[in-house]
Parts: sequence; structure tokens; C-alpha cells
Amino acid sequence: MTDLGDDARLPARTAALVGVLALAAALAAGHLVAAFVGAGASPVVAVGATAIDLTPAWLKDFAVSAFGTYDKLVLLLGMAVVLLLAAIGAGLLSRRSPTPGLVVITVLGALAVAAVFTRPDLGQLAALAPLASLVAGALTFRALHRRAQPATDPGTLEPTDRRGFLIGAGGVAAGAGLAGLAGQWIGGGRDAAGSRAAVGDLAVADPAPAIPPGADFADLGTPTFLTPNDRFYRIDTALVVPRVRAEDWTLRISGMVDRELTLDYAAIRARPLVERTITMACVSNDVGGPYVSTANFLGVPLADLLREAGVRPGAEQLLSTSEDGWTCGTPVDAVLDPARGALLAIGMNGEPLPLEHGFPARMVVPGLYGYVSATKWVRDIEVTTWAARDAYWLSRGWAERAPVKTQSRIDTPDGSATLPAGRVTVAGVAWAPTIGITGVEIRLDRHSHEPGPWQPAELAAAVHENTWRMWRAELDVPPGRHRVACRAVDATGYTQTGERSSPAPDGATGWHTVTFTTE
Ligand SMILES: Nc1nc2c(c(=O)[nH]1)N[C@H]1C(S)=C(S)[C@@H](COP(=O)(O)O)O[C@H]1N2
Ligand SMILES: [Mo]
Repeated sequence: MTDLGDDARLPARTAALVGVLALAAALAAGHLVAAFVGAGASPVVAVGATAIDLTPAWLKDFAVSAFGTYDKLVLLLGMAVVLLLAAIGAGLLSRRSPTPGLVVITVLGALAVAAVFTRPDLGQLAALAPLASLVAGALTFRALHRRAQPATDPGTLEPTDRRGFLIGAGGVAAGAGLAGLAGQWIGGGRDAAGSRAAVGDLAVADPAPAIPPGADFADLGTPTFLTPNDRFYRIDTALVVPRVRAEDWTLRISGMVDRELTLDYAAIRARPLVERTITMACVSNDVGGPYVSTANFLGVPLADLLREAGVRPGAEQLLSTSEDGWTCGTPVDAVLDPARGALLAIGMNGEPLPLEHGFPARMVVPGLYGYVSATKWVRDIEVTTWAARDAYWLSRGWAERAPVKTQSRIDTPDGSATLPAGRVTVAGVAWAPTIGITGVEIRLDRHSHEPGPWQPAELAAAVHENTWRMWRAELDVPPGRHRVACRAVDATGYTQTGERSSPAPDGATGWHTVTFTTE
């Protein structure tokens, strides 16, 4: 390698540009190769997915509560900034010799290869994608670095050299753009969105009862009873939504069964499909948080599938695995319980499952937090014991069993507005799925936080014990600063505890309170 003299260093801007263009070439080459060996092997995706898996539970918890559904966007943006800085740094370190930059590229490439090897959803071949990145990045860096060197007069770029460098730089930029687009296009050939659109109408053999009018107080600020699909909360570890075509999908049921079953999409949709209204909740939901939603899920009773497979005595856990290698452990008895009505769902609110909610198929088990029940993009169910297998979040410190806790939330007032003193409407939701809500009580505290008496709220029409229930109350409120609290009572007679606990390891407890001002 040619070392330039001290006064023959590349201009800083040129050096930085060499680094950035090498990065672009590396990412594009990896993305293109990933189109053939698995979309998850695209280097940024693989590194991001590994970062998610290595994230400690408290940080995941923080990311979910701080950024919600945008947590992955924030991660990707953060990675983009880090990569860009690394590329500029690699360029600037290499103003004299390309060696430091090549070292940085090799280290980053090795990290990406390691990330791909640790992905549970990728084969060995997938390492070709980060390898392509490494090679393209190094070659581009070397070539552009050489072109940027002044040929004769040290310290200045001769016009011809400058032109040669600019042509090279333009070529790399254009080539990277084309390779990236080609990767996108080829990868999109296995198009899940097109497959979903082609599903058409799913025949409903047993529709859910219509939601009665007056089941929500949406005009007062509660959610609508059914959550539209695009407003349904979304939580998962998938950095890119797994794209599975219905025609490529199968579900295998194996393990402690008499007969192993493999079902495809056509076989599932041809069965008599049952529709059930179910409220789902995430264990990461803080008291008062948004990660609870309700939909009409359409599918096949999971219990029927298990009965056909023949569950052997001693089986305790259904260890389900998704397309992207996420795993989930669900109690066998909950799934076999006919009253609970667990589904292998393929439809949601009158449509095929949206891609981000698990297309082609997912599990839905009323009354259990999503991380122990609601596997999206499900490909495999192994009937096993608790001792034999630890699912994804269990090995990260969350509870083995996680029934949804009886909870309630105030949706109005929202605490930001100043309201006229006098009659104030308080409204919200309460849920105790599989049990049902029989009461909600609210309490108005003086601004001194001296607790007032609990008083009953009015409940909206009940829909099903597996769903949430809306409530409202009118309070007579003098001017000032106030705090209102709510607590649910479920059909077992249990009154929601006021003791505060954080979401980890098995769901938050405590009363939701809202502070507001009247004048
Ligand atoms: N494949 C897969 N399925 C998953 C998850 C995941 O990370 N990967 N997260 C679970 C969690 S924690 C919850 S709360 C629910 C959320 O389902 P939703 O995004 O459709 O609301 O999905 C569950 N199913
Ligand atoms: Mo969750």
C-alpha cells in the first residue's frame, strides 16, 4: 500500500466521502445478496435483530414504554447514525494510508457475519450477505482511496485526478443505488403483501355476535369497542416484519403427540372458521398504558388441532416458534380449555391477518399476556414439558405463566386540559379476560391528595368475559386541582389491587390515576 507523505494527505472531505461511499457499496451489496439467502441477512437487519435479542429486559421495557411501536424505527435510525459516523471516521483515519479504514471495515463486516450466525431464523448460507458487504466495502474503499490520491503534485488534486475520482465516486453511488433497488425488487418477488391480497374473503362458519350499540363510550374518549387493525397495538422483536406467503406457509404440530400434523393455509381456511371477540394485552403495558386492544379474530380452535394430533399424558407446554425464530411457551391446559376458546387465527376484523399482526397465521389465547400465548407468523408448535424448553422471554427473566391481570384505565379526562368546574365526565376501560368485569369504582381525591370515597361507575353493555368493558361516571367537581383513580372488580369478586408493581416479571399492578384542573 502506498503511504502518502505528510503533506500528501487526502483532503478531509474527500477522505470522509470515500468512507461513506464504501459504506453505501457495502450495505447495497449485502442487501442484494440477502435477497437470495434471506431478507434477515441484510447486514443492518441482522445486526439490529441481534441487538434486540441481546437487549436486557429493562432496556426493552424502557424502549417499549418510551417509543412504543416506533422502538424499531428508533433503533434503525440510531444504527444509521452510528454507521455513518463510523464510515466518516474510517475515511478520516485514512487520509494518508487506506489501512486504518480497511481495518474498520473488516471489524464491522466481522460483526455482521457474527450477527448472522447467531440468528435462529437464518442458515449458514446467509453469511454470504455480510461477506459480500465486507468485500464490496473493502474493494470500494481501496479503489476510491487510490483514485483520490494526487498523481504528481502532492497536496493538490490535478484536474484529471479529480475527474477520475468524481467519476469513480459517482459510479459507486449509482452502483450502490442500483444494487440496493435490485435487492429490494428480487426480495419482494416473494411478496407476502400480494399473497395476502390474493386471499380474498375468508368464509366465516360461526360469526362472533354483533357488538351491541352502547358497548363503548368512544364519544366520551374511550377506545372504540373493536380496535381497527391499523390502531391495534403492535409489539414484537421483529426488526423487519417477517414476510411469509400463504402458499409457502405450513404449521407443524409435533412433540408429545400421537400423530404429528402438518397443515397448510388451504387446509386451515377450508375448515369451518370461528370468529371470536378477544381482548389482547401486553405484559409490558404500564398502568394506564396503551398496549391493550380488542379484535374479532377468525380461525380454527387450537384445541381441535391438538385433539387431532392427540396430546400425550404429561404434556404441559406448547412451545411455539415463529418464522423469525421467536419462541413462546403456553400452558397446554389453557389451550385445551373449551371455555377459553384459543384460536389459530388467520383473520382479524374481517380481513386476513395484517402482515405485522402475523400473516398468514398466529395464535390467540384469551386471558394470557401475548408473550406466553400470541405467536405471530407461527410455523411450529411442539407439545412438551416446562422443564424441557425455555421460551424467548422466559430465558430473559419474565415469568413462565402470565395470566392477564385485572386492570382498568382512565381515558378521559386526559390530564392535559383545564375543564370547567361542575360536572366532569370520567370514562375508560377495564379488563379481566376469561373472567369478565362486573364493576368499576372511581375515587376523586382532593388536590391535597386526601382520598375521597370509592363510588361505582356505570358500565357499558357487556360483550364477553374475554373482552374489555367500558365505563363512565359523572363527578361534581369544585374548581381546583384534582386526582381521579379507578379500580376494576372482576367476576370472581376480586377488586384490583392498588399495590404498584412494574411490568416485569408478570405484569404491572396498581390503580391508574389522572390529575386534572377545573376552574
Ligand atoms: N413472532 C412473534 N410473535 C409475537 C411476539 C414476537 O416478538 N414475535 N410478541 C408477542 C407479544 S409480547 C405480544 S404482546 C403480542 C402482540 O401482538 P400484536 O402485535 O398483534 O398486538 O404478540 C406476541 N407474539
Ligand atoms: Mo407483549
